[in-house]
Amino acid sequence: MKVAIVMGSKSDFEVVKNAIIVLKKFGVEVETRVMSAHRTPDEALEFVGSAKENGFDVVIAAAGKAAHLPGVLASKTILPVIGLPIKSSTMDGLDSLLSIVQMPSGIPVATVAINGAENAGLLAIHMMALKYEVLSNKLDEYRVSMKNDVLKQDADVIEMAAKL
Ligand code: RP5
Repeated sequence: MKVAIVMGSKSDFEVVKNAIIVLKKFGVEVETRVMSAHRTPDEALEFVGSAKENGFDVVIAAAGKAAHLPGVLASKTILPVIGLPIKSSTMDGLDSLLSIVQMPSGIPVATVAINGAENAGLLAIHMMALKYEVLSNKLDEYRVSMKNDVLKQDADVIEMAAKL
């Protein structure tokens, strides 16, 4: 159960850390790196080219602006790649989102919302849950706990509204 998280710049870390947190909460090993499709392409391609034989199950690639990193990484591995668009420019992350989501046929990248780091981590967990039953069980527990939270919110709001 091992995920590679690659980001284009250290400046992405504040967002990316939410993926690391959720993966660690589920007991998944995470390796987190800065590698850029534009600034360090050789390192990025070498890393992802051996990711499968190095035991990784999924790659999460976070990038902003002209966010080519997820697509470039996906071109060199058959591991599933999850693209995480980072809001790091004057275009509010729409540039990153479109750069990541509009992949040409043949090389898919699963794309989450702009700054959707927690869902990137969770999606990786869902993918790995097909292989590791322990993750499947933890996801069931997670869903129950999320449901209970929302039921509690519902009860709270009913009470708050009644008092108005
Ligand atoms: C992208 O450019 C990075 O992923 C980052 O989101 C953005 C800005 O990078 P820095 O100029 O902050 O290094 O490659």
